[in-house]
Amino acid sequence: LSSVSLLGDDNVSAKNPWFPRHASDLDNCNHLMTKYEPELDMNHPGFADKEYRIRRKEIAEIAFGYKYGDPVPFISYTETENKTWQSVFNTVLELMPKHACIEYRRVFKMLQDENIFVQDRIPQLEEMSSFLRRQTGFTLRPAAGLLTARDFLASLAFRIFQSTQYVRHVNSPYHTPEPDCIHELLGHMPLLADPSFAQFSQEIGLASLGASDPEIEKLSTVYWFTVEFGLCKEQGAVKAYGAGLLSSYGELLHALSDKPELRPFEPASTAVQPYQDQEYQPVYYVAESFEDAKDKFRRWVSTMSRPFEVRFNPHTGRVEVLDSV
Ligand code: TIH
Ligand code: FE2
Repeated sequence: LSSVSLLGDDNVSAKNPWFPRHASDLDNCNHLMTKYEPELDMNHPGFADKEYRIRRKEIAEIAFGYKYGDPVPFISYTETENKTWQSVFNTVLELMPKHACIEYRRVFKMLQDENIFVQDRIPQLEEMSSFLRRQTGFTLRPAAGLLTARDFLASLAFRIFQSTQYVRHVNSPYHTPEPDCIHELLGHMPLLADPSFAQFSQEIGLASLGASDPEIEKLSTVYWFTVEFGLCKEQGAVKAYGAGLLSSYGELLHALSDKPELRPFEPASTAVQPYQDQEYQPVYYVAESFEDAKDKFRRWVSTMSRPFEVRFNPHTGRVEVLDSV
């Protein structure tokens, strides 16, 4: 570790692969996975619903046209879409006091006080983005659908969350295998406003920049079992903090029943646990606390093979690369 030098942006090689160095570079990080789309998947509840598919296209176009710095475009949600939101919102209200972690409950209350979380209309991503900016510096950009893990994780390095803006089909409000804005808003947003959780999210993002494909796979598995489906301890009880649990009445009850297997969160083993995203999870990982999860994560990340280190400079909004060999 004798010499530490800053590498320039245009010095791209195998040892120094391309990755976004500034939030504006995320305009190039919106590659989609074609999975669970209503157009392609016969089991999707929207497959036979032409109107739904047209609506999905319309909202996807908005994300494709989005550029860094734009406000997130306003969507005028239909009565059906707001009704779907209302069903999910009411189940969260009912289950949250007992099953959601304290950090989630705290921000949820703030969002209600600010009239962003109300039962009869879907919050706009733009108002949520400015709320988050004030809490933790996180902001949102619209995504057309499920992104590749590399692109999705990269945005977290800049405290940017790529969020879908379309709404799940009205016939399956309590569980959907694909992300939708109800999942993003009710699942992810409250915790992105929590300082400790925001830091954890950004660190996963930073660890992903320039990582190899197998390491991206591991990081996205850790993300899956923490940010999406994580459980944590709270005064002797087990609570949910994972977004996929908090936005899905069906899976939240499943996770906290005696059916699944619960294991302690341990990054090295969690990272190689196979998972599927079609049905409820058979295994969940329980963290002692966000702080503990972060410590363990940091220790594990430092064993990764990346031949350089990165750090986010909050003054410039740029990721700096430190060649530390
Ligand atoms: N299953 C979640 C829900 O129904 O709200 C959505 C997703 C979680 C993780 C990926 S998609
Ligand atoms: Fe998610």
